[in-house]
Amino acid sequence: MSNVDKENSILTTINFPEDIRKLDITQLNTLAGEIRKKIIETVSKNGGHLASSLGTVELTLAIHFVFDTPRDKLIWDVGHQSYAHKIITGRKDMFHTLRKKGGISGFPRREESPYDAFNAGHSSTSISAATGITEARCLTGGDFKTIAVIGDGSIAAGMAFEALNWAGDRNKDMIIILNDNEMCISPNVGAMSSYLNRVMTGHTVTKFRTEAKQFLKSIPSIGEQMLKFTKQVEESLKALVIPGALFEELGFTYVGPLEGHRMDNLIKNLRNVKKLKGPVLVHVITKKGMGYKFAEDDPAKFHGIAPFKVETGEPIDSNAVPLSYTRMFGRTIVKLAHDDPRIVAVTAAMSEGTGLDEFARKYPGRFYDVGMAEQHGVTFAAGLAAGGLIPVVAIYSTFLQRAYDQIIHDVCLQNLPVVLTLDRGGFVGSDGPTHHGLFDYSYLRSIPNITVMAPKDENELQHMLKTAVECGRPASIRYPRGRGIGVAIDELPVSLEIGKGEIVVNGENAEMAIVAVGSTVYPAIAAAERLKEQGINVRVINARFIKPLDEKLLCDTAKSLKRIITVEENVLMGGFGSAMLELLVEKGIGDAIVKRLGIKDEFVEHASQGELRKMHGIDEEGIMEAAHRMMDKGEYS
Ligand SMILES: Cc1ncc(C[n+]2csc(CCOP(=O)(O)OP(=O)(O)O)c2C)c(N)n1
Repeated sequence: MSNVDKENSILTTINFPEDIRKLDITQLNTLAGEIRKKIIETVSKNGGHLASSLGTVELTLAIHFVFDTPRDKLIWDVGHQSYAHKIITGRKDMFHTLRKKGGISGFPRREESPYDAFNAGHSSTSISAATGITEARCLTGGDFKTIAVIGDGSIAAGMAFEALNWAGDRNKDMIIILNDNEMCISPNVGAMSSYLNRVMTGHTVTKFRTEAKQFLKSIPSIGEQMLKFTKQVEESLKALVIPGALFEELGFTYVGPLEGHRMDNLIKNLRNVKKLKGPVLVHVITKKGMGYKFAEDDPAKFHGIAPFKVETGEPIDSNAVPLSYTRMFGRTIVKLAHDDPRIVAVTAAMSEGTGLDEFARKYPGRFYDVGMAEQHGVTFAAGLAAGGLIPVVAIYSTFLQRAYDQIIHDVCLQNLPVVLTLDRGGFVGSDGPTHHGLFDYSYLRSIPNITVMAPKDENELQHMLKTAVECGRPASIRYPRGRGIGVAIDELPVSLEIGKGEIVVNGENAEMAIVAVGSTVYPAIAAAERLKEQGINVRVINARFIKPLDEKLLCDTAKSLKRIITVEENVLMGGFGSAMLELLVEKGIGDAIVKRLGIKDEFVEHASQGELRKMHGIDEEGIMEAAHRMMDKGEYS
């Protein structure tokens, strides 16, 4: 920003919401433009959720203008649209650190600011959280408003429906703002979305009707009679034409639809809403990506984006090789589906993110986007499997946590051939603790009937996918975010023997073994090569299967080498290393020394994947250090 710009800038004078409450509408609109510019500039460098945050700038300013935050509690759903909120709540000068190691989070964090009333990252929690805060207010005699802001994609998930059902019945003062941009990441799906669409269209009809009434009134006598008749018809159609009738029936006062980029309109309406009693639902129409042409034209691409060039909207790192795990998965499922018509695919609102977009184009009749509804998606897949199909359910590791009971109760208990593919397993990087996929080895391996796998590279991923669709029972494959290793890709996927690991470095006269799984296999190989140069011979095993374990290979190794390091990008508790320890104890191999490398019993903050792997000692260096400690000091004996 030049000095002249700085002098004229309103944003430079804004630090907290109290500053914006002094502005007039024109100044607020100018401020909205400046905030958009800052968001675009920062996200173009750091990556992040651009389109959703650009869509809520006016709404954010209007809420903070009208309500007395942080005394009034503002709860963002998912929280990916909260960048403007961060900028005007004391974090403007930190905003350049967005999603960087040690910097501010890309999601609301209570630890970060008193203006963040509730943490988020996963969707559809805001209404439940708001009802809880509201009940607490009533019990403790508090005097403040609760406002939840939720998107039209997120409101369609089970949790949000459960909360609406509850809140409407409790009848306490609370406000839900439905931010409707007709988009999830891709265009929204489901009957709720169609309903909201009809509400919007209905709004246009209502406007037209008012104008028509005025016209009829102006025609003497005939006009009056026609108006009476119109009124009767209208009564019978009320449920159809009153916008938001569904919410009214659930016990909410419905306000809207409001134009979400008209500051004056938003402020006027929110002021009225503030005075209303009981639960209120304010329906606001916004445009995803508003104010940045490339994001408006392709909001899905700019939903969550890596660093890009502001002038062209193109990614900065356009280097297409090596192939990402996501792409490899997408390609392979298309290949396998060509040969087996029973293969179908399920996504929970993330067809691009999971790599299923190509499948969706090729086999639209065999592709299901269930919306942001992981629980439904998994049980739906169990139903498909019970009906004779082989569903592949592609859900990020972190979001599959939502469907845990469904995996146990509907898939595994019935031993149905559902394939779960968990992208973003391990550290995801800048999205941080809400999004790291660090629990799945632990949460899956404890369930009977399921086979749990993790490939060492993108080539092995295709073989595991074939193994999974052919095994005839529940199976899961988890793989990391980002690019593969860059290995040669076999022409055809082949089935692997279930429960068989592989020795990837034999380590002649090995003195110890590193047993790695998934993303940690190549760092283990690299560590072994360097250890060899230093005179320490190490055998490296790619476990491939977290369950069932290759008992023979692992027990023989433990018996003969006696020193074992396990490495995994998962929490240690209940993970792969734990499985190894359990095995050795059960088989009475008590004299082997085992050191487990993985994530300790703590949540992990945001930073790049590389930084996090280093910090948690599961990169090449960390593995080498552990090996040295074991050899030199006999540590952990
Ligand atoms: C449980 C869960 N599933 C999936 C996601 C990934 N995700 C983040 S935002 C988003 C779309 C949200 O759509 P909407 O609520 O309409 O908000 P918008 O981005 O359109 O403003 C999705 C699928 C998530 N955060 N949580």
